[in-house]
Amino acid sequence: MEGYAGKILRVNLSDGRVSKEKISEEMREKFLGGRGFAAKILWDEVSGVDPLSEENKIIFSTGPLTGLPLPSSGKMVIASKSPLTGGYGDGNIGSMAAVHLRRAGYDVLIVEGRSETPCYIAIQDEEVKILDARDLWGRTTFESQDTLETKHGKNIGVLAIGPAGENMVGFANVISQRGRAGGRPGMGAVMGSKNLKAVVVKGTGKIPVFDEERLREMGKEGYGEIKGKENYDFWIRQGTMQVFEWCDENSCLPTYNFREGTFQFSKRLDGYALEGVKVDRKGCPLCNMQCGNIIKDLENKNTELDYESVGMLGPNIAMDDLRKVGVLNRMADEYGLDTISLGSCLGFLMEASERGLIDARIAWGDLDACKKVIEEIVKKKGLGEIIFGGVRKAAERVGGDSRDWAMHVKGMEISAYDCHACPGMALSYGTSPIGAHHKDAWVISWEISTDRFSYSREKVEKVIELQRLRGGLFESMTTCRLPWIEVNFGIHW
Ligand code: PTT
Ligand code: SF4
Repeated sequence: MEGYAGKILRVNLSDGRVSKEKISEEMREKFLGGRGFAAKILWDEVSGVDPLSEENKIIFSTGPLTGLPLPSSGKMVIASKSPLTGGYGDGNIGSMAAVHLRRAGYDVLIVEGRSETPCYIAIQDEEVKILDARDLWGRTTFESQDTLETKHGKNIGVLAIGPAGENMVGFANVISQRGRAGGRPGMGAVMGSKNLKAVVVKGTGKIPVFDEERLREMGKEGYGEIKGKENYDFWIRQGTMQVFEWCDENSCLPTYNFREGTFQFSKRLDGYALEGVKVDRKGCPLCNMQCGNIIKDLENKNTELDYESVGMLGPNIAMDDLRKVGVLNRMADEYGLDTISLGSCLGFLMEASERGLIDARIAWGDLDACKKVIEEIVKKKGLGEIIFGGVRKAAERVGGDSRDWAMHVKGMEISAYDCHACPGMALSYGTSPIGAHHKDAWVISWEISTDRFSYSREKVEKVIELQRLRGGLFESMTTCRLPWIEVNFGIHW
């Protein structure tokens, strides 16, 4: 079957073995790629293991369109047994590593075992090496990207963890290209547990396709159509931040640890406020509707702000200035911490402090206190010792009634949509395969525009339909789903 590079690359860090396997026809037909491949491999090969043990495996999995000259095709899935939830976990990340992996001849990379000392995997086409990363250990994801580019050249793909992943913080993720982030359910911690600092990929081959000329034509048409969409210009201005104002107006903006749904200072944080401080835009490879909003934070550093990150590091902790949100966002990217869980953890600590359940004082909207807590989370010291495993575990330690306002499902912190008055969205969080992530069924916009408060069968069916499209189709193809709802494309099948 064309469209696939055709091989799985397997690297065992315990004994240094590298092997290459063919992907069977059956696997491609039944599981497509991305999440489909990853779930199948984990199902077959990993059971009953501690997520941070040598026996767990981490899968870097692309889809059949990854790396082709088509819109939205620069993404991949990173999956493993999650240290945050104890179940299946994955994240979707836009990265040149996805494109290069396919050009190097692989659809999937499986990493197993554990290296005795810090290492990174360097793949260049057929050549695969496990290299020393002792000089990178302790470095931020930005520094690691810089160092690896100096060593291997700029034309590479890098997936790196920061100190949070090294120290196995429950919500450590993986960062690429100084701002693309993926793997909310602790995929960075799994890499850290394997002493794997980074994966570097360079591929120079061609991805086999059935009709290359037609593919190029289709790609050209697709890019053109995106640019012609009515919402394109607005999307380019605000990206995912276009939803902020809507959330505030509809009372689903996470505010004061999800106690409220609107924020009195929302105008200082919304998409229009963002336009006032935006200095650049970046995003995933092969995309012509790049949505990464770059601003200068309060410390004059560049940082990329997307809606979820602003929602959780803004109103959820009562931070009322985008440039302050930027400081926390930048720290999360450098250390490799998921911004959604981080915002929820900070909100949890603020509420615990207010209720007198912890000795430390951490006030709503206190930037310096948040910076200190982030340092502590990464080192698992002070308040970090309580919160590094996420809010579910923190509530067990803090006690009182904190379980009632520890905002998670299955141990994963809730994304930036308050669902107190949106039962369909609550159902979608509750039934997502990885915990409370909006990606599998973002039913909330449909719900609010139809029959918001009902508990109808139609709503349940809508959640299931979305789970199949978003969690099933998009995550297995690994293509970006944002052209669909956000820029208004239909799905025809
Ligand atoms: C995703 C989650 C999101 S979803 C955001 S903002 W969003 C947060 N971004 C973070 C960040 O940045 N830095 C950081 N340290 N942590 C972060 N954690 C949060 O991670 C992202 C875009 C976005 S921006 C969204 S909605 C869409 N998500 C897609 C998806 O899930 N699947 C898919 N097929 N297409 C998607 N397109 C969009 O991608 P996780 P990215 Mg991400 C700085 O991975 O674990 O699912 O968490 O990938 O390349 O950064 O693109 O308003
Ligand atoms: Fe990446 Fe944004 Fe483009 Fe999607 S729209 S591919 S998330 S840059």
